[in-house]
Amino acid sequence: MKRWSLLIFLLLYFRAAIAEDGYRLWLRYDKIVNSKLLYTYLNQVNTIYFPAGTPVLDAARQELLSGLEGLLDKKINTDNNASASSLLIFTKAHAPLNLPALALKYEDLGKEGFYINSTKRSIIITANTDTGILYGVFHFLRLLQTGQSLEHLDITSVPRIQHRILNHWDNLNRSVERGYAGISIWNWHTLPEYIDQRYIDYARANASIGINGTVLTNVNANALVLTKDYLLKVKALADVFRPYGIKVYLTARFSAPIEIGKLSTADPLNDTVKAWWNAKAKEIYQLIPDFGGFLVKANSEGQPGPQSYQRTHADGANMLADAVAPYGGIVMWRAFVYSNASPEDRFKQAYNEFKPLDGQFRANVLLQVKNGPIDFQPREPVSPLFGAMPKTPLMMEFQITQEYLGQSTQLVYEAPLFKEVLETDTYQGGKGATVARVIDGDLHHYPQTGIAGVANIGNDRNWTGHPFGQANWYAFGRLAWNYELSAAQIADEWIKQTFSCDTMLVATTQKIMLSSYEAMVNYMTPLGLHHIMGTGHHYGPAPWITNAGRPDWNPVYYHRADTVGLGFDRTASGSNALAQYAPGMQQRFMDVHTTPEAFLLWFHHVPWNFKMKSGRTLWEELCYRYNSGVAAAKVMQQQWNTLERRVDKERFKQVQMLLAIQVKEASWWRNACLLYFQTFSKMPIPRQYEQPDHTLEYYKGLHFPYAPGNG
Ligand code: BDP
Repeated sequence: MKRWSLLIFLLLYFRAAIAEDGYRLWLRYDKIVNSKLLYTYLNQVNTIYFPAGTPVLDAARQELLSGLEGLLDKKINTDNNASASSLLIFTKAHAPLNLPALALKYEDLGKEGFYINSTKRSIIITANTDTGILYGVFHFLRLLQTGQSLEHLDITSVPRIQHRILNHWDNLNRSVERGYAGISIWNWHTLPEYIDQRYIDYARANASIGINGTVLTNVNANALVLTKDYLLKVKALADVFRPYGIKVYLTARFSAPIEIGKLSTADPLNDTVKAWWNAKAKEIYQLIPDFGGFLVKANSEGQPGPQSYQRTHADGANMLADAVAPYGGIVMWRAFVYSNASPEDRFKQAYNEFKPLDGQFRANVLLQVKNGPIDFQPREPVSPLFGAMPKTPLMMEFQITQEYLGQSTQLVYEAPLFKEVLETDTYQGGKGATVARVIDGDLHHYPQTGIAGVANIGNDRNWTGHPFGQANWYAFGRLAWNYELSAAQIADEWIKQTFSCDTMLVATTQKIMLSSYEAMVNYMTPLGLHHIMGTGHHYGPAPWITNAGRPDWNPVYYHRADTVGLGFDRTASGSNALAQYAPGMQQRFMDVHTTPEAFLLWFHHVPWNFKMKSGRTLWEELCYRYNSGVAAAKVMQQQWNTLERRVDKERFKQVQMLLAIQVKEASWWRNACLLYFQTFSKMPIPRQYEQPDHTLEYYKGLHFPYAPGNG
């Protein structure tokens, strides 16, 4: 007997210690350990009525069964008799007879929404469409995974935004631009025959958070993906994703007619060029009838575009839009452009370029705008384009991959950043015109709405390199579906599904996550500093750089430190970028005394002795912020250490080691930046703070020739 109990103990011990490698993401479906909860669920979820028979419904049914079997640790029975079942899943068209009237209007659910209802007798998941059912099933599983009561459910859930898309910056050679999680998950070499299980799990994960589109290729595009051989590979992926409600999109290289079509021009107004794209679209749609369309980076950072032919962005976008329109496709045209030649403040360039084109785009074109005017910096004011183009659907481009946010060595939870942007009032046409209301079409009644996130996914076993990178993928999807969810709520869900429902673990991990964004802003770019990272790889601080390829690639262009002070004057006395905003927004940033300090140096050149709200001078405040950022990173580290017994060994250790790197990198940012800015302020770093452990020359001398993600 004793021996047996020892064996059982050992088995349990090793089970707990078995590596959790992170592959299963938030879809772990391990048996619920809370016995009371398990008992309730077991009573509530018995026999299931779930007529399937279409690829989407089959996928949903399969997910539900395997999810429930894992969570409840029992075999689940299905029954064709609705009245014998306690869990009923059906589309409107297949509602079983004799069902009590449901308090829902199917019209309200649209094409993707779902409704979940529970009474004493049964739980119902219903929708207009198969895809709605798929989303409803995932939501139901989430309720179980996060330990929620199934009593009196009355949930109507409909996405606010139509196109919820991941952008992969993946190259055909499998390198990933700004990818920090291994190489591309698309193995082009073995496609189309070889279907990696990862493609299916990728689709499941996306469907579980409502993502319904994926751009497979880098915006710095390669025309080859549009050739027959590659299109067959793309088709294979599209076939895998379709049952999960996900459409594929490709980046279109504007010069493709020349490169693979052997034409002498790519002029969008040339008839032969138009015919080439029309034929290309036809070819694609013959293979992939639900192909989503194209994403285009044109005339930006060396990419070809219509301006090479003295045509406008609208000319270029419309030509492609016409090619895909007969098949219901869309074109996502990126607003991330800034001219090589123009001496204009880079902040202003996208607006100057696109605002005059409002109203000139076809109905199936969306303009994809990065959240800020520069480039995914730790904290940016919102792009002045939001709200400024009532006749052109603007879609959001967020960056999930942490190019400027600690890459994959740092735990930075991005939901607070996404929320801050979406909730910003643009004041266009008056108060309450939030960015969210711009992009969901509420404000200007856009016919199409969209949101994109630059993916952080690679072929690393845990998908995202840093185990907490998964939370950013998850948060993007959840907010794309419903931007009203709070960052805390999303973290709570994610932690419970990814780790466990242990109260202490959830509370502590949530604290870590929610403090991480502000901590990072403070130790990298406090008070509105921006673009002061290393050149090329963008890893680490380098505010001293003056020799990058062009003026507006240099950190000194952005921080403008001198003996007087710090920051970029974008008011009327400077570049006047402020004038691009609506009056309410201008008001916010106009006066150096009332500008929110988080954005101060974005808009003002502020004297070193300027009195901040805290009573400290600008210089002292800078020292304070950098130090509080480092201190916060250390707190995150201590908090994580308290969780040793509550997290599986493998992920505990991984995160622990990464947090040590994060603290090191935070101190490095602080030391390097303060030493450098000190050469202008000529003021000491107050004694109460930890003093830099090296000289400025030391920090300037650091080089990272093989830092990841740089092509
Ligand atoms: C920048 C990246 C660069 C991308 C570019 C883009 O450094 O690699 O190609 O954005 O969005 O942030 O096109």
